[in-house]
Amino acid sequence: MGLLPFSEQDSPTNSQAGHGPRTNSDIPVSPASDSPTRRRGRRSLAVLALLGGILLLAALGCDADAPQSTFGVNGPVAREQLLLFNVLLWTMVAVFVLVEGALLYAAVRFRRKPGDPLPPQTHGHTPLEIAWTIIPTILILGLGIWSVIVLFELDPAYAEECQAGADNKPLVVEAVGHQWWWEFRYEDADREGKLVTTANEMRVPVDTCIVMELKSDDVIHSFWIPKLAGKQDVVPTRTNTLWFLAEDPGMYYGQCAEFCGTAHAQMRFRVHALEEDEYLAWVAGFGAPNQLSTAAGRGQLVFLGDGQCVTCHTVGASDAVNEVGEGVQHGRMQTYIAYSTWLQKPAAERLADVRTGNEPPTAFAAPNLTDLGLRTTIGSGLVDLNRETLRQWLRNPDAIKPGNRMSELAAIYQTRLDHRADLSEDQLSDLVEYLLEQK
Ligand code: HEC
Ligand SMILES: [Cu+2]
Repeated sequence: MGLLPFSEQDSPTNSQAGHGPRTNSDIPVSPASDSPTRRRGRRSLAVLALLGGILLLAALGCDADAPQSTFGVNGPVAREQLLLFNVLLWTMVAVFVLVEGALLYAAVRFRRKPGDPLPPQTHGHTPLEIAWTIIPTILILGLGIWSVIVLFELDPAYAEECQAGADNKPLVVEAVGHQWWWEFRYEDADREGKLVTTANEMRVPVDTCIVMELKSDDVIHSFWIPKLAGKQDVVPTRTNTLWFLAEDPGMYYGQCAEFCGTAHAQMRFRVHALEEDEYLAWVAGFGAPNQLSTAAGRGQLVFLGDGQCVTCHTVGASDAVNEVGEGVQHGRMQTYIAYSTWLQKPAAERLADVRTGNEPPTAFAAPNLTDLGLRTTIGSGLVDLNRETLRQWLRNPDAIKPGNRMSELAAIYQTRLDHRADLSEDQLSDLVEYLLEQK
């Protein structure tokens, strides 16, 4: 109401019409301290403050140095996507300012004053009609086609092309989303056939096209490294792909970008872009036998024995391959999928299976810990890795990452009421030493 250009009294469509003539007693009497003008003033102040706040928040999001800012791009894929974003944004800003400006100008300049006669009525203006049909069509077609082209450029075929100048092929890394951590599997990490399986922190050489093959063993996740490439859904039973190239060495943050359950927000990961020789040194050292200290030696026994860690985790090997050419890690995942499918059968059928000994074996996918000592975080990027956090994690993972599957499934966390590990403090210390010596 407050925005109507004429006051209520001389409005021809006064809403009071039909209610009979207004009498003085109908008009609400407001105390002088809270006149409508003041109230309106306060309201516009509040609106202004709100708008200012939103703008400020939006502007903060544009800080290119923020860890997950899509404005601080690196490499051709992210750069192309940022360019597309900027052109789309500024074209739309220009259209908005032009259209909204013309509208405001017309509304103010030609607004009806009391006593004005009806202005001349125009019906259609052919050149104008043609102009405002053709210009948006061209804009939308152009931006639309370009968007689709950028979309197609995410296809790994473009990675082959981008790598064509260099003498090596793109590096293929399989990322498997698990509730709630990431597994990274390199079928050919050193281009001589070495298999490497790690978790939550992937290492890649700079200036090399990395093709990601994205899979999930449970629900839909989304793979996203904001500074290197746009996101891509990770869908069970199918393989999606994307590729990226990191130009500058350094650490890039990644994150699951599709709500996938309790600990979704804690499903982060890191990409370490290394110089080629550093990367190859990591691959060469992966799973190489190392001399354990005495404490670590004791820790190894806990790992294999009382801790039962080995029922889920692999250490010291990327992924031993069985007779049919599948890795242990991979096999566990298949078993896990089979088991969770079985759990969905009606209870009576499951009971029958159990009675006849036909229930599937249980097995759970878990992070490969072979290079844990080289990583910077645990809990899928949740906390920095050091003696203290690792010990806390082993004592009670749930205290760090509520909902995680290690607390939920590992036998040692099921025997005490407080869900702490059924291990002594000494055993925990030895385990910590053992794990930190995995480099
Ligand atoms: C039932 C399977 C299972 C058992 C048994 C198990 N874990 Fe885990 N572990 C997991 C899963 C699943 C995760 C990933 C949790 C997450 O981040 O959500 C994990 C995570 C970890 C991590 C953090 C890895 C990372 O990169 O973030 C460490 C370290 C670890 N486990 C050590 C152990 C040790 C030591 C034992 C034995 C005392 C053990 N686990 C027993 C399933 C298991
Ligand atoms: Cu997820």
